[in-house]
Amino acid sequence: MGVVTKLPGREDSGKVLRPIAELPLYPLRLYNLAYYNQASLKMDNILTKTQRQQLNEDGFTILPGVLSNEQLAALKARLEELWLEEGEQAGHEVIIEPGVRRLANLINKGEIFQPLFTNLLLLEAIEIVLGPKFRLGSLNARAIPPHTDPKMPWHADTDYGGKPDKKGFYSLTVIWMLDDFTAANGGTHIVPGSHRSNTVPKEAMDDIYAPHPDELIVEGQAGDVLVMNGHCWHTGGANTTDTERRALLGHYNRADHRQQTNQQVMLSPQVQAQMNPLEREILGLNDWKITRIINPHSPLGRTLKRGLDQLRTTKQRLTQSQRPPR
Ligand SMILES: O=C(O)CCC(=O)C(=O)O
Repeated sequence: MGVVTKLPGREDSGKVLRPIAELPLYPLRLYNLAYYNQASLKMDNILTKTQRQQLNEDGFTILPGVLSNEQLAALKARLEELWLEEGEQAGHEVIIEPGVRRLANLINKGEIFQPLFTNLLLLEAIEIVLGPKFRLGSLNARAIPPHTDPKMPWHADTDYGGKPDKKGFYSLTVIWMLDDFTAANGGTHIVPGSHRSNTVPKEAMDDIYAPHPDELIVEGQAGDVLVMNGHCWHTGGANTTDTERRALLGHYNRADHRQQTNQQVMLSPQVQAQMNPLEREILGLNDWKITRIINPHSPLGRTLKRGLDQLRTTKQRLTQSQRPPR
């Protein structure tokens, strides 16, 4: 089970968070699962009360032992192959981070990555934060080499200014630990509860590179998964050990927000053809393409979307009225 470490001696830096009124939290509806009749959910596929509470109150939780040793070995082997193939370009689809090994667009780069993003326990956790309709925007890898401090700033994984909108939270990050995470090797730093602050580090902190007085470091074993509200303030730590700290990073967004990378464009037709209905839904492969290109929150995007929704409703009504009576 993952543990969380409180950093000592950080009492005098950063600013105190200003919590706002509770944001809407979604009831557990397991929409995606029920919709596709996927799951005969067993008790061990259900999050514990503590995990649900942690997600809502602290903004993150850990799912222990999600990946088997065989999966871990195979995933790490595939990442090494890709790092060799892609060389200095590795990560270019999203970000090339100096001093750190990155890869991006992994759903397109091996069937081995496919089962990860529809893990039932994970979907349940995501639905608690994002509600029933969400998308995987990207699956990437990040490895902090030994004795490296990437000096990542405090941030939230959100676009459009970073704050929750009228419907609440729209971003969620998943970190699959491929090596043990420790305070010494760069376990993720998080400010618990910061997803409810309605502000982002660059606005609220004097120095987004300085330690935060309330920060925790997430520790866990290889195979554990950190699920974090994307509005939660976090940063990557420094690796002071002799071995690399590798992880997969998944960015999920509420379906009415843009994906980090457009999966309809980034996934080859062959890869798209392999996806089952649940995977297609979560990758947004059935979505209206224009909303992926035009900002759906712009006046033009909203008008186009309204028009398309009306067309869709009319088409549904026509199809229903043409069905033969039973
Ligand atoms: O690698 C980590 O622990 C955190 C990475 C992160 O925050 C990011 O890539 O935005």
